[in-house]
Amino acid sequence: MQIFGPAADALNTLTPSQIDFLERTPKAELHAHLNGSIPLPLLQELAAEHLSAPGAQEDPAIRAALEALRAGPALAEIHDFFHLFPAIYALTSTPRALARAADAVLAAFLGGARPQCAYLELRTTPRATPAMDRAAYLATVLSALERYAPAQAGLIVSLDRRMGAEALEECVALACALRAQGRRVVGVDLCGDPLAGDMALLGPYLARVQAAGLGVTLHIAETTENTPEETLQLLSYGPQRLGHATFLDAEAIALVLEKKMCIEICLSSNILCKTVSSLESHHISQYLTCDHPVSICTDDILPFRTSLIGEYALLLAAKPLGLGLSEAQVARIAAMSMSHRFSQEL
Ligand code: 6MZ
Repeated sequence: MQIFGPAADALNTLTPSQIDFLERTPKAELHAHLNGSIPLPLLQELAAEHLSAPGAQEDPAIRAALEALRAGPALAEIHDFFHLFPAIYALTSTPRALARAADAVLAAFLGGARPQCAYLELRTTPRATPAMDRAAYLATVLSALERYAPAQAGLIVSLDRRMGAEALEECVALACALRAQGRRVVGVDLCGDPLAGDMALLGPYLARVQAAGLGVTLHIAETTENTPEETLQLLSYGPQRLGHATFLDAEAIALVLEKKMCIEICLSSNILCKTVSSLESHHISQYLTCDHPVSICTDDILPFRTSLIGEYALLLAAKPLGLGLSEAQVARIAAMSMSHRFSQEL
């Protein structure tokens, strides 16, 4: 998929030998959302099939979302981002379409002569549709993952912040049962609209997940509107990793440093969603200064038009298009991503 935006600009400044270095360095992609990572050509194909199915009606929302995705990110703020998903979901709502999407996402990260990464933890929210229940959703994605990359990929089950007790119960029970069966479920995530839901609900569910041996990663403090109380509550659940963690206050930072929680950093995503105003002011710098673990990730390669190599190019490229880090520093960051996989056996 063609990339453009900050990551492409950084990549364009690198020499062939620097690109070769980035491609050869073992890296783990630990924060990639399945429905945000579908290559555009496949999504266009799924849309054409969807709209030409017998009885299908022209759907302006799908057309508008596809056009927005084709044109590339133009988000006024992070809340605009979530409006893209209903149209994508309409196109991945059958087991067959979902399996094709999963295959294409796996190939985007792990396929080709020069794969983007050595290891992928792909995350997705189990969704019930008229054509499949949540168990069938997870079975479809897991089968694709186990078929495509038996030794290089694990699945993270995402809990959406909007989920109530019933949906949380179902997702957690499925994740734990699949883990007990030896399937490649490695962890649980919390994601979705950063202002939705009641985070007090989550505690007992995450405790069960942890008791089952699964890792926990939580999207946290993604916007200025997330309160310090909510952030502390999420940290009290003992996640090993945190998504974004953009607006942590001093108390939260102290806890994160003490517990050595790995921060999943998504540079292009943060810049394009305008939660961070520039690369130079990105919170990654404060963690690099104290050698705190971070993992460079893509978040959603479809709307953000990036790639994992592109995100690493943002580290290596000279300022102002990149952070101007040395190859030794970049190699150290890549090694951190490998050592913060939820499953080291894979
Ligand atoms: C929070 C995000 C996200 O799960 O259907 N998602 N949640 N912050 C983000 N960064 C800006 N990017 C994606 O993938 C799509 C879902 O992932 C979550 C949203 O809930 C979105 O609906 P799956 O495969």
